[in-house]
Amino acid sequence: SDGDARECVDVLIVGAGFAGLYAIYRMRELGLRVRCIEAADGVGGTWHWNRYPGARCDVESLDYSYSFSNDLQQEWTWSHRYAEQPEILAYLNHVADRFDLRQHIRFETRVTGMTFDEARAVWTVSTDAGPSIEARFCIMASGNLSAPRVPDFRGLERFRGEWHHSARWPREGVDFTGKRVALIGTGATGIQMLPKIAAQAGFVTVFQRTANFSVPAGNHPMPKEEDREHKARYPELRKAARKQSSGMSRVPIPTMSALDVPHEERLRIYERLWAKGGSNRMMNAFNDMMRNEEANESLASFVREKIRSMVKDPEIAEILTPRDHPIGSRRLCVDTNYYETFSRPNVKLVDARRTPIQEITEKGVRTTEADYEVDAIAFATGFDAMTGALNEISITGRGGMHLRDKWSAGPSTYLGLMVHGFPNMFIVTGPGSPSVKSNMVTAIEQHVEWISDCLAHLDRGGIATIEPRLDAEEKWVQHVNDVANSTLFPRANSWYVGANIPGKPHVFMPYVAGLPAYIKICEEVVAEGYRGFDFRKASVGVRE
Ligand code: NA7
Repeated sequence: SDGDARECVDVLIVGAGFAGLYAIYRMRELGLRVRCIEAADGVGGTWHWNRYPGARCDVESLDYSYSFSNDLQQEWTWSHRYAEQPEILAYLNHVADRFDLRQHIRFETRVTGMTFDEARAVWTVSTDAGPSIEARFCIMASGNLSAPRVPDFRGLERFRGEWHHSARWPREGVDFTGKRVALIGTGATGIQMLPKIAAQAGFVTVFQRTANFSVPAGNHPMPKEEDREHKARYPELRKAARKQSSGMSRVPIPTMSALDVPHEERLRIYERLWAKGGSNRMMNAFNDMMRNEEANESLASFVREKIRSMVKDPEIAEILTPRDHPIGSRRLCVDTNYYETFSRPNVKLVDARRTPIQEITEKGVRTTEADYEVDAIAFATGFDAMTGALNEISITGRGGMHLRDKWSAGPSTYLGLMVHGFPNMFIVTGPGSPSVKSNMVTAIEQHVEWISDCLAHLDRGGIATIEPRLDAEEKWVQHVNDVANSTLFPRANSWYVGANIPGKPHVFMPYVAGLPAYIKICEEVVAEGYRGFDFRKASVGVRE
């Protein structure tokens, strides 16, 4: 439709968050022409959109940052152990400016469709604004927790108050002073939000469907010495991070089973970790936390006991106590005063498992048991995780195959990076990658580096297309499942399996063998001449 104005690039990148920004940087280093398309009016991805009260990273700042530039890591100083959203967003803006990345980004533009032309080996990418773009390669850096989801409650359109989803929070914030607020959802987001909203609002009613485990963040201002010491040891620490299942540098690698340690000693260890704060240390206390039920239960019961001790009302404590899944099988949440907040006089907990939300009325939330009149609703109801953002784009691969159709029974990828039938399309932190089970930034850097090495390899060999073979993909999906099934992860209904979206196929999506195991496989694949991938040389007369 817009033929003449078409832009031609080597690499089209979707999204300008942590992954997209680094992808721009790396692909440009290769001398490739790069275009990045971003829906928002600024960089930051997750950290652009998630402006809700209390939004904070649950990975320590010193690890949740890029390692690719020593100058960058030396010049940036984090104010806290865990950075708040505005600080991470400021960091990403700094990165965009410092490396002059903005010139490659088209903002306020959404990719709507992508079609692969097999004869010419190019992707045509259409957007909701401006001409389409032709690219030899596409890098989907569109995020795996980026398609927000408001449950389709009957009657929401009738609600007279205001409502917001956590990941579409207004830039100017929301003033809840004196207001009655319904908070729906108690995952990582709701747990961060509640203490902040309760401190401001007149009254908060929290609707909890599934009780989650949460441990204290133990956040504090960054001690000067820690910052100094970290900067002196960055190269070593970054290397250490990639050797960690969690992708974090300073979580000791556990060598012992929880069952090797007497009960009293185990409790002392848990107490120490509880006092230190953070979820990853907790889950890495022993090496069999996610493999052995008894080991897992030793920690779960410790945390349940803590919940009982922090919540004054035993009935409320009971509702808040998770009993239906192993600890860590849903993302272990990290909080600041979450449980304590339920003892405030202006906070009420509704058990939305026992009395589910039926509809939203003009005045508020109706459960099977009661009406709750509110002035505002905060939805902390999560995302169409892992596949949502990709499935929002109409992606047509070889032979007219649609990604959505291919994935109708659940996503399949090879290494989480590529999909059979969709040549030259790379995914960063896709289903089948270890990203959500490790420090996202460490995983992102590894993925982007793998992709850039791959593109360099293709160009050196005059190769036009790369595509995983179907058997390699099937084997990978099987492997991802086998690994998951050897752990306690599949014991929970969570966004890891798509359980939070009605009708979404239940498939375990993250690769939970840990980052080092994944990196090793990626390296072997390359060493064996890109095992499992098919290459096609450019045919004569085709561009480049
Ligand atoms: P999550 O972890 O998916 O949490 C969403 C919450 O919303 C969770 O408590 C859900 O209950 C709840 N929810 C969803 N639909 C409903 C309905 N219909 N009724 C009641 N409650 C509902 O999203 P977050 O944003 O907290 O965190 C996502 C990830 O981002 C997090 O893991 C970090 O990695 C960062 P459910 O548990 O499904 O019963």
